[in-house]
Amino acid sequence: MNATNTKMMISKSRLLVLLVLALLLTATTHAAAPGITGPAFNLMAQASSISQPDGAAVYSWGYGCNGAPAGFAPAAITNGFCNSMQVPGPTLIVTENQTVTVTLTNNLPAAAGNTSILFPGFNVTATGGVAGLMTQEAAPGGTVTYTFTASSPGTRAYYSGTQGDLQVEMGLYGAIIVLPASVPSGCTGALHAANLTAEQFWGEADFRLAAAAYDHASTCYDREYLFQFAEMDPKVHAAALAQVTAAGNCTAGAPGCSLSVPTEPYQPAYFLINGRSMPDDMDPNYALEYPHQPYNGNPHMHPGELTLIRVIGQGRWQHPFHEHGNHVRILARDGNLILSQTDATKLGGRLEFTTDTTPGQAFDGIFYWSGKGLNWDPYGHHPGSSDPSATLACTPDANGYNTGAPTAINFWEWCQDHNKPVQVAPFGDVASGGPATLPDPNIFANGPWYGGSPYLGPDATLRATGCMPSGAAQTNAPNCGATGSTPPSGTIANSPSGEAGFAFMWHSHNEREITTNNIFPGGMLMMMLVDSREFVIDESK
Ligand SMILES: [Cu+2]
Repeated sequence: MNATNTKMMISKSRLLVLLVLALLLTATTHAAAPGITGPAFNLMAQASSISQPDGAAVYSWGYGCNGAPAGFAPAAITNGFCNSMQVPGPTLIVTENQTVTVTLTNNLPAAAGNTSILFPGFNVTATGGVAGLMTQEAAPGGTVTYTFTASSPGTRAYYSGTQGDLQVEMGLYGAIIVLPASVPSGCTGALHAANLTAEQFWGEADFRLAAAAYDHASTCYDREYLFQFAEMDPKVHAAALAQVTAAGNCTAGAPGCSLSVPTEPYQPAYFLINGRSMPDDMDPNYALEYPHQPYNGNPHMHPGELTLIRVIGQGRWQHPFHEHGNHVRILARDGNLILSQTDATKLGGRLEFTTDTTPGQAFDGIFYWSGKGLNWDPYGHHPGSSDPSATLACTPDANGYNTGAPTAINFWEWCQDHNKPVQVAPFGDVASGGPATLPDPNIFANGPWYGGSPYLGPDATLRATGCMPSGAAQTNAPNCGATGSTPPSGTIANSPSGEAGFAFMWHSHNEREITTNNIFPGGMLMMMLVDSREFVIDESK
């Protein structure tokens, strides 16, 4: 069995079993890649506490905004804020070839000593401050300015270049996103244009920062998310707090006004995506209960949308991250676009089952979900129905997908499974010829995001309830005498008129890391939701 089949099998079982996790969720929240715009940024490093789902408030250090930023992006998110301390630090969004200026004020406790920022991948000129091991540093109360040209597009990390074992652990890290200077012509091509048409038809906003990740037509995308992975050992944070408290209002440079916090042995208890642990990472961006952790991790997408994931390993451990539902095509690492060695018009990055979040490394990847390989019609179409949306056409394009009618609910349906029921016979009877057998509907796990159904979308969930009507065109659908194949409408937790997507777990494959302080589930885990087209994905919520 090849990896794709294996993965699809795992995905199906996870789809059903791990949806129990969705029971923990109470709200429909979506993600994006929000940040602040420049190209001049006024940041500070400051201490505060970040909140974890076990109730802990962990003393941390983070970068934040020193005054109001020039702006927030994407424009479709209007409730952005940037406090004086946050983890991760503000996502800096700039455009290729801009001159970027970052002024850093050191507002950490005096005993913490100097601090700084490194911008790996850029040719940085540092002015002011005091000399440090790796760059110019800001002394307690002091400032330093870093200037560089955003010489090439991509996603990169920034982090403290001072006593990194302690300062990065304490939370002094963030992301910088450089958008390409121009939009490659391919981004206005037929399929991306069709996606925009679909978005507009259903009243959806465009939450992208740009139309492409790089100056290359193969990097055009329809939706995007940024995930920063890190782990945290609360013992280190507690020791730092104890020493800072003991030092009191000491004078920088005076005897005893310093910290000596051991960072080994290292026993992290929190495994963070954008500074939050599951389930907090699935609350909205800029949720007011996380004043110092504004960014979430909660991807939603429609079938067929090319979804750009920007990922950075910010901690000191490597985290194998599994994006269920499909593989991830690696576009670039650390802002370096990977092209085919024989044909520079094509991508050359690997297709990865599990992506690695290597400490200090960033990658950009493309993910999409199409339903291909499910072996049933996820929209619940059945010919002979009196409901017009149950009898939609599926006209395969050259790749087998229904892409000719962007305003149709089943835009991007995999036509080979069109009209195919989940199974011919009632539940549990494999031998009678069902193409796929799902658990009894009474024990189906479900939650606020999930329709409780093998069919996609509120409309399909309603239509698929109970047995299917018999008709001449129904060659492979169950007779009306057969048991219904989905839970009766209204008996599931989720209102069929709300979000009723397919939920896939995206999580660390080091399962120790999907805990919060040793409790499962938690940590590096989020749910990716596939929603059919008529559901409006609003990443501002
Ligand atoms: Cu997995």
